[in-house]
Amino acid sequence: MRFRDLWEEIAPIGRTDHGYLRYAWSGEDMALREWFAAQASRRGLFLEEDGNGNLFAWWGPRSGGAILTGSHFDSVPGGGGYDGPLGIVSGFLALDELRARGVRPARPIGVAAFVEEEGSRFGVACLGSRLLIGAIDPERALALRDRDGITLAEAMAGQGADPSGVRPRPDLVASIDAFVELHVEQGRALAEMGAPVGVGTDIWPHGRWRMVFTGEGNHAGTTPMDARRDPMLTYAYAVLAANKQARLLGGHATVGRVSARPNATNAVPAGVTGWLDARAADADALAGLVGAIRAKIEERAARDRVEFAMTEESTSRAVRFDAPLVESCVRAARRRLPEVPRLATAAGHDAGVLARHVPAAMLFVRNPTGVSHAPSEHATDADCAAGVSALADVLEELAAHR
Ligand code: HGY
Ligand code: MN
Ligand code: MN
Repeated sequence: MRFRDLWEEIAPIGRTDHGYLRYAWSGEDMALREWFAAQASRRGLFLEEDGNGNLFAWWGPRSGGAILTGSHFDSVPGGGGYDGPLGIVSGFLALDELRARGVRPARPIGVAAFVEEEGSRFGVACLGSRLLIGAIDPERALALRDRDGITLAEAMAGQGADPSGVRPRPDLVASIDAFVELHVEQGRALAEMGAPVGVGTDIWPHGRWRMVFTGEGNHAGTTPMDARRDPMLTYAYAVLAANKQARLLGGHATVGRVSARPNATNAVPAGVTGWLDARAADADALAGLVGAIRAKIEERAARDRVEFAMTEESTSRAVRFDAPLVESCVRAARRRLPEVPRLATAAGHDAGVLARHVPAAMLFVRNPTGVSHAPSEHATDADCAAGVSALADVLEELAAHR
């Protein structure tokens, strides 16, 4: 089956006029889950759901020593179509390619779909893979609320899933010997190097912090400027401070999400909530960046007589992927490709979470513009097909022997 044919089966799901909207446990997600189950059935694969909402399609009974690939279906609001789904579609096509080659793997091979990787609905990145490995308390996760106040437990139950099934699955994790996630590159390194496929070596540490600014709601027209305690002012300063500190300290800082209360045109806001996404090349640099941003905002909040609270919502440690596995991926992919660059990324992935318990690595597929988390995110069909073949070569090599 050609990449484009399988891709078109899911491309319309969650597509809007302004990019993709595929929230975990939404109607779109359920349609994608049904598609996933149909792919497993079409190929005679054993379908497993781990109780956390993560799906697995196994070629061969899941026993010890399995090789897993896959990624996530969910998107950021207004996101691109490739971030996540490319790894799942490529996983199924890679299995098809192995079967077409007549490969009979010595190990079980699985394709996974992890739930809520973006954390766009419930706020914690890689929620599904963290639940799988026991990196987040199930009760805390089930109580997480989306922007409408719906908890994860309610969202699951609303789609007929049983929240009481949410728990760590050490048995499942123990049966996996390696996880290789294929993902569209979120940057232009491969485009600049002229390579269709690369291998991931590291993920920058990163996290997201909720910033709450509390002032005094009042009339926009009758409140004198020097009598205001305006949280929007402090928030505006926070956005500039984050950007400036990132430039000065060499990290990445973004404030892309904000809400104001009461969000009225003719009222000085009572409160503003913003979210900081901060990333840096190592843990010390990240701590330094977040600390510097926090200090600048606290100083300004005092001047504005605005209360300020900044709380961590989700942090992801620095990841160094398994070096021998990285080299196996490079070696296998070079069977067909002249050059297979190694590259680090500042984007988080489920592979980064599983890497704490399982040898993990990533394959990246060239993204001509480098744009991601936006509607114009793209990869050419030719590069996606090259990614499928490279993934098939990697899986064939990893599953060749027990
Ligand atoms: O936000 C990230 O780094 C990833 O795309 N979830
Ligand atoms: Mn993403
Ligand atoms: Mn992703």
